[in-house]
Amino acid sequence: MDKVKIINGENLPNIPWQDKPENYNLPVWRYTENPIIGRNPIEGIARIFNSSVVTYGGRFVGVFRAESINGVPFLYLGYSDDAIHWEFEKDRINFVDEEGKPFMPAYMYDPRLLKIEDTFYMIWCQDGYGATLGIAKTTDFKKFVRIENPFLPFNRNGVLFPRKINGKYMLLSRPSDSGHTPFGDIFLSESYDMEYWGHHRHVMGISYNNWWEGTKIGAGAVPIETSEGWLLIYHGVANTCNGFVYSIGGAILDINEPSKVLHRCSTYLLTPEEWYEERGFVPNVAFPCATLQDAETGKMAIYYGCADSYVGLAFTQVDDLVKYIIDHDNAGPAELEIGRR
Ligand code: BMA
Repeated sequence: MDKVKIINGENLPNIPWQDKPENYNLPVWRYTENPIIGRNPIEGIARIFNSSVVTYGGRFVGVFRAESINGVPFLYLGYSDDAIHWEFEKDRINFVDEEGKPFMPAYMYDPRLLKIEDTFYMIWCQDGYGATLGIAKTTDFKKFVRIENPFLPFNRNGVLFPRKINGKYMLLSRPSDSGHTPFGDIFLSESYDMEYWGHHRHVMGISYNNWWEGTKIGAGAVPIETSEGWLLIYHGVANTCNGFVYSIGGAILDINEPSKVLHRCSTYLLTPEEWYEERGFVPNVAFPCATLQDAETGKMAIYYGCADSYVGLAFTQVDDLVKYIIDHDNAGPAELEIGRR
């Protein structure tokens, strides 16, 4: 196989990349100074976790899930020069509707942030008479305009693709329930205008072979366009007598028909093992929401929420990661289906 290339990627030499530790046998390894965001990071905020970052104006900007000291989550902006040390804004992001009037959800969590053409979009989970997805756009990180919620309740884990495919925006999501959802597959929906979503397709279901993802799965980071297909970092959940365990997984989706899963890795890429992943508000959670990648070297950083309490960073190399996923592929005929019944 030729060297796997990142398509349309940026160069990010400013991140203090770390090499893989010796004798480490998974393709994703942790940053040695994890967690990068600890408890009580700013006044009035108890915990920052499941969060998303992009490059903007020569720096990094992030949208952070911040749990207030009354337990309610909202989104906060942060800025960084190295993608590791973050300065947060004091106040939560305030949203307006398309007429410019204040339009705040009752709560907001698990944001994913990305740029499509000249606009930044963020998508999160919120109340829409039941948990569902919300979307907003910005061009300057000052004014955030909400657009129509894409789906009815109950839905979570919305992740947009970074470009239109066949002329349409593409959105991954995970239909769910009103509680902690003991099931869940990843679906794909399409839209010409970011408002009306349809052509729903099944992408991936839970795995009966891989027990780490035997209960539910959900898209994690914005898919990365590579020469082998869309690289999707997602979460997979196992159920145990002591509750759910969230691990990080990887799959490769077809470049033109991303509801087809070309390769699905049978092993997790990272599972809770460190104190900050195993111990916290919700133990045993590694919940990826974003990646940054250096197209020239193929170095990648994965941002993941740890135990609903901290932000962790893990590194990988796109070529090794894609090869690992292909070498450990156990995608079956169901994965390759277009996902329409
Ligand atoms: C999911 C989401 C995530 C959270 C995870 C573990 O359902 O709510 O925000 O990290 O549960 O608690």
